[in-house]
Amino acid sequence: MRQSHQLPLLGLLLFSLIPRQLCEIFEVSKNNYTDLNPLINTMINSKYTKGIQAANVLLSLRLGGILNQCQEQQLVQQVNLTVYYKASTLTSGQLALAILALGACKTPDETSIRYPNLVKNLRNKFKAEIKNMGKHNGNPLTNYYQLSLDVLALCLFRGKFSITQVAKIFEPGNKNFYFQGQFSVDTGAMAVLALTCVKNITNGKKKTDVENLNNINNHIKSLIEKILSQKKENGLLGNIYSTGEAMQALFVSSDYYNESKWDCQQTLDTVIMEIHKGAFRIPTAAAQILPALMGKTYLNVNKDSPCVYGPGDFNISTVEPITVTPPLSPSQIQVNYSVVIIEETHSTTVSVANGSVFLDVMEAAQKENATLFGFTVEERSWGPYITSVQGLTANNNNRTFWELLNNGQPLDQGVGSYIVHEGDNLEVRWSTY
Ligand code: CBY
Repeated sequence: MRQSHQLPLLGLLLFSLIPRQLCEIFEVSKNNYTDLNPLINTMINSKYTKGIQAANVLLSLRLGGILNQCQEQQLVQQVNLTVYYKASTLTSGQLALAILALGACKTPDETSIRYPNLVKNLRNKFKAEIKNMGKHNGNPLTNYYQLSLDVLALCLFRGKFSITQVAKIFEPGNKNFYFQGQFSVDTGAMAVLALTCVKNITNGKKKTDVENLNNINNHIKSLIEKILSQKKENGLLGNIYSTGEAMQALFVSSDYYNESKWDCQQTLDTVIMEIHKGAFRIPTAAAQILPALMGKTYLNVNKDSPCVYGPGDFNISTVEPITVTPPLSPSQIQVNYSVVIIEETHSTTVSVANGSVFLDVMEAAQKENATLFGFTVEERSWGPYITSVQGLTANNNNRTFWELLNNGQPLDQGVGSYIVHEGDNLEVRWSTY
């Protein structure tokens, strides 16, 4: 009699001991690569992976254990070249990414001398970010996504930083977590990964540590709540491009939310659907989604563990990534384009080839009138980024930027990837975030 009463209790106990299987992630087995193939091909085709993009790609493919040694060497070389020849021009987050990528695992021929120098350099760049916040109304040189990458790399590679300072900076109410009043899921997710690393290396022996740990725990909990509040009906967290890193954040913090709050399988199914629709044509986009699909997170970066090599039968030179939709017909389309600076609007209608992207429209308008539609552009990890229009330049110190819109709605793609349609009302608007 007593025993039968205890059975349900025992069952409950056993159930709670089973590790929570959040969702069926891909196993590192060849059969399962089919869904991930478009991502892997986009990344491996080095023709499309330039400069610091290679760091994103290397980190992702190393975490997935997908590369063969030869492919890995090519990417390592590319990252090394960028780091050594462009070190002074790299932003803090770019350097952090390079360190994470180079140190994600250990190759047989590794000499481990180079990391301390890079880590020291990162520490200085991180300091410069904080200094800028002091001088410019709390605005870092870059943004909190990059500061999170900095802390993550410093934490994983034993760089020096102040835990008290980290606990203070990453207070979830800080304006740097928001763009135009909206919580940035990408930023929040990266901060959760950084804070989790810091939490894991802090032992609560000193009194200040206990206090810091308490604050960090509260920050993680609050950031996770904010990420989950951005969950869409189809399971995406924020938008398709923030979902991968948000998944990583949710993987490492399952103690901070109730299982019923996130249907991981639904998120995964939507992402797989989007892969096949070609949403991840940019190497950085592919690189940021892949680890989560393989159940990995940036906290799996481990400079002491040997690199794992996959079958590596993806062909670097011959496998093309899905091309940016070629014009289906040679026909021209008409789109409206405006430059908006506060109350002043300058509009035009331009004719571009079917299949053109936003940047093509801007170039056509510039050709027509360089004074009104002249602009400058810079290559970033997600492709071209508009830095100035009519000579007016975006500036992080006062949170200004050139916002892209269509029919009054902000776009979730950059000028190099948004494909325009007949009758679009495109706009670049001088805005603050
Ligand atoms: N990466 C970074 O430093 C960028 C961090 C990031 C949060 C990033 C998104 C997320 C990510 N995963 O990398 C980010 N964007 C930031 C910080 C910013 C700001 C840049 C200035 C600063 N303080 O550093 C700012 C100005 C708010 C911004 N992004 C603007 C824009 C628009 C760019 C327009 C232009 N002038 O060219 C745009 C197009 C939004 C708009 N409608 O105007 C935009 N961003 C987009 C769409 C995106 C997504 C890109 C998706 C895509 N397919 O191209 C993004 C992934 C990203 C890059 N931005 Co911002 C966010 C998303 O949609 N999930 C670290 C470094 C080492 O690589």
